[in-house]
Amino acid sequence: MKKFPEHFLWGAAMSAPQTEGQSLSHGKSASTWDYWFAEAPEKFNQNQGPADTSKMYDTYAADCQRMQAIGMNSVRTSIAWTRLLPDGKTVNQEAVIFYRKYFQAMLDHGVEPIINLFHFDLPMWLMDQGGWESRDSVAAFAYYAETAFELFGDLVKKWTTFNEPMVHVECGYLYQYHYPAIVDFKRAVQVGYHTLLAHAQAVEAFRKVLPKGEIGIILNISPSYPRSDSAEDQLAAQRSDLLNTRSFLDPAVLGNVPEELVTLLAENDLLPAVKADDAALLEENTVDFIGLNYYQPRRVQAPEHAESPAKMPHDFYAAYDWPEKRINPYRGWEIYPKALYDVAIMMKETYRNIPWYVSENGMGVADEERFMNASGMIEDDYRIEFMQEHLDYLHQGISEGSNCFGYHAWTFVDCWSWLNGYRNRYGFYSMDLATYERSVKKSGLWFKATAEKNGF
Ligand code: BGP
Repeated sequence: MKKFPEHFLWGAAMSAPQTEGQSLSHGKSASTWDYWFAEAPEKFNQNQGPADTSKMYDTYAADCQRMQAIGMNSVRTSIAWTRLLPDGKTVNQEAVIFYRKYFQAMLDHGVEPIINLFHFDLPMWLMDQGGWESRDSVAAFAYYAETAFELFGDLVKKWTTFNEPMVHVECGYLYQYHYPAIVDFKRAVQVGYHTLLAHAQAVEAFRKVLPKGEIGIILNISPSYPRSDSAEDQLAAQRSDLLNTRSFLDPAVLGNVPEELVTLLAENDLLPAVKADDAALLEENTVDFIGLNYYQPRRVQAPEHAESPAKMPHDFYAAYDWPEKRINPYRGWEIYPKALYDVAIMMKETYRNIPWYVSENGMGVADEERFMNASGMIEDDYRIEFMQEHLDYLHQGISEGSNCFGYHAWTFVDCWSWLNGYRNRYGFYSMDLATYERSVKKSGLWFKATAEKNGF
């Protein structure tokens, strides 16, 4: 029997835009997703948009019961900035009532809320003013954060500022999967930098409003595994780590942007505009904990044709296709559970063994109805195996002293996923797209047993 530490958090992660529904009603204003779907629905799988995702705005009470029914003692979701402050300044009282009832229902069912503030859903009014490229976004976010801490801090003790900040940077400004779908490395760096400052300024507000609470940030992290021991491949891996891991993890935990990253950006004319007090803001506002989302490893090799100065990240490192990889064919992502052990040891050795948890891990599979048994339950044994293998490596890292306090799966109920719509399903519960009815999968029952035993 592999036991996890006492008070280990077992749960699942979600986000407001992927679950609440009612995305343009009850006082909510448009996010970039609402806008982009209205402008270009053909970009979205089967024209599936963000309007009525999972309808949890209406079903939250029964959903909190469902969380408890599968042994979840914690959950992460986010607040929609556009619901709480539709114009960035005025509090929407309907949103306050909704979130207070929602968070109270979690508590009533023994489910600890971890509340995140930003999950890729930028208000459209802010995008119209330049979005994260504008320095004003920093103060706008800090104001929103402070408002949320004041309104819900009596119910919520654990907060996070951003989910995977690197994703809106690269998808919005390098790879065109998020609005505004621009390709410009220098602007991407500026967007990342303002996001980092917005995070730090929110932490600063948190210390004033909720000095007894805990605050963190959720990062998508994998070590960069080089193709070989050659100096070129090693350098590619170091650079990939600098851009993808250390860019946010170092300042969040250690209080500073790595010198090597500053040098690399300077050499390539990619430095963002900064102000004199920024370094002090970062240094004084480190986090209490980290959430790490892990799905797939990052494998890299030296680029064959690199432009100098760099125009794209692939001028620093290229993707390496490892011939021995195992793959999840639906999502196209490699399955490599050992990375969770490597990450656990990295947190222990390089990041002062700060408390951290696995804030997302999961397997997206298409057409899961194929696996439905005679009584209508989806038997997702592949997902159980996936999670068990990852938990095994996580357990090994914990037994070697890594300070991990929980494991959250992605996700609770099958949900809408950005440009992929409802193609891949991740939930412990399936959702009927016509009726929104939820049914527990075999993995939900397995999770309950695992959480109750605090191990497997
Ligand atoms: C993470 C995001 C989630 C979720 C998940 C699954 O990066 O934080 O919002 O969507 O990935 O990925 P996808 O939905 O792209 O299959």
